Amino acid sequence: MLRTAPTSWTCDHERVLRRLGPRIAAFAGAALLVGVLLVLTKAWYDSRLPGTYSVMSYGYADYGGGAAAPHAGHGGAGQGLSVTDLHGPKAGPPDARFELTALSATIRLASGRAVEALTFNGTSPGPELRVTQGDLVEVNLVNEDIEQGVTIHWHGVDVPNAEDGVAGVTQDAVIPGERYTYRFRAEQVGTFWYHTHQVSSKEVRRGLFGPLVIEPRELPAGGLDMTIAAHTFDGIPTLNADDTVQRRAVRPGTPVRLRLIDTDSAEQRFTLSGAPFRVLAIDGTDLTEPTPLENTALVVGAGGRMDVAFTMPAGLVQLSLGETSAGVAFSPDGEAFALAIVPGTDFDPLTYGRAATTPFGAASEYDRRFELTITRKPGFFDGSPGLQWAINGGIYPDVPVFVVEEGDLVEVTIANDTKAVHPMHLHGHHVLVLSRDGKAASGSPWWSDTLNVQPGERYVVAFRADNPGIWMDHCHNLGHAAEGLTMHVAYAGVTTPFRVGDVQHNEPE
Ligand SMILES: [Cu+2]
Repeated sequence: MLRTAPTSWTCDHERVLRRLGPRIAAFAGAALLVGVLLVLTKAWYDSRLPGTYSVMSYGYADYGGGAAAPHAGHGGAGQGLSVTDLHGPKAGPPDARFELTALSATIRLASGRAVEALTFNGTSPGPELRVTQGDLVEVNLVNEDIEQGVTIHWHGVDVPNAEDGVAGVTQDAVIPGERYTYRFRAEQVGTFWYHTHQVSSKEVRRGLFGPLVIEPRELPAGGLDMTIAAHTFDGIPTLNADDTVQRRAVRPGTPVRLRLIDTDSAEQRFTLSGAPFRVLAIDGTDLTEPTPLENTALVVGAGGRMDVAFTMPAGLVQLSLGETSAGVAFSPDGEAFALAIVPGTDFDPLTYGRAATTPFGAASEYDRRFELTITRKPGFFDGSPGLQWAINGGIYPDVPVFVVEEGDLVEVTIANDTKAVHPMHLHGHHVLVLSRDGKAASGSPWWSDTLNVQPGERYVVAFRADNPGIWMDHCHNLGHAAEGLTMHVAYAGVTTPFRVGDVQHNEPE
């Protein structure tokens, strides 16, 4: 018995195994599949954004790796503040007052093509707002019939946080029949624009934007000063909603300033032929000693601006929008125009103009250092599977909130490890470009609010945390932002009573 039992057992064992083997394998396979499905289901489940949530409750706090982080600082001036406390001047008569009514309207391009647009005051671009530096500006927004609601963000103007116009962060979206008043002092000088920051990936694309120019107190006399907004309506590229070559009569010798604004979600390549020109300003900030350029294309990133100037010659000067049919021809008789010329080189601000001192000192003075690395990876975004944008490895809302304190000098390294361009827009601040791909900026100080980061590029930028609040920091390819390429810079202790989601219909992207 004792001798035979193991044999018999072995035989049984082998027989049983032979019979069960495939079943065990099948069972193990099924278990693995169920396990994978459970993991995927959990990833899907966890990725769904709640119906309504506070931006303060998403992501994770990142205090930066700088010398002062995470605990030292400048005293936490933001403690106990709500964004609603951080408003512009409440009292006093405004120096400039505007009413902007958001409504759907049919606009007609110069070619005759009709576009069902969303407009301010019936036009797109909306009315050009021109104010003078130092003005107290008051804008009354009325929503006539924009069902999804509307707000106004003053792109590039570093307004107090409560005036920043971001639905779900600094205010509730203004629904049809409602009004909202913005008040801020125009302290900068330059070219800006305004646009809705509610469902912006759809509403801005359809036309809810307009130019905003802040002029210096001492204006240069004479000359032509023209704002030019590039926008694609229903797939048709336009300049100021004109899809043809506009002709302008300009007397030779006239100083001309063109304020180029890219209101699209893709970068635009402008060319200017017929006269040497200078780039006077980028993103509403003057450059130092800009030199004359020729045969150089101006690439303006989505949301960005460039001011260019030339002296009108005796012949034709033509501004073209890439190789599209939209352009502006300047000539003494207002008649001539030519075909677009595509220069071989692109303008590079990194080395342009004269270097000058900046308010930022030695590297040792930085209080915080952040990394903002953009990648793509498979995963779920709000319940949808696909190749997603990721910030520092996480898919929204698993992204950092950069926490700063008032007074901090902050360094951010922005790396684009994707195949797409990302125009990164920080609200409420301008960043100084320190280097690109390890090459130090050597031209005029280059301040940006919407930095067009090309595939593979790595920028190091710096800003002074001097405007308390909760600020969006997102890609201005608004489709990318709606796909989760968005995050915030928050001052320690500042809170918001507003929520993103379906209760108040707030949806900033
Ligand atoms: Cu992007």
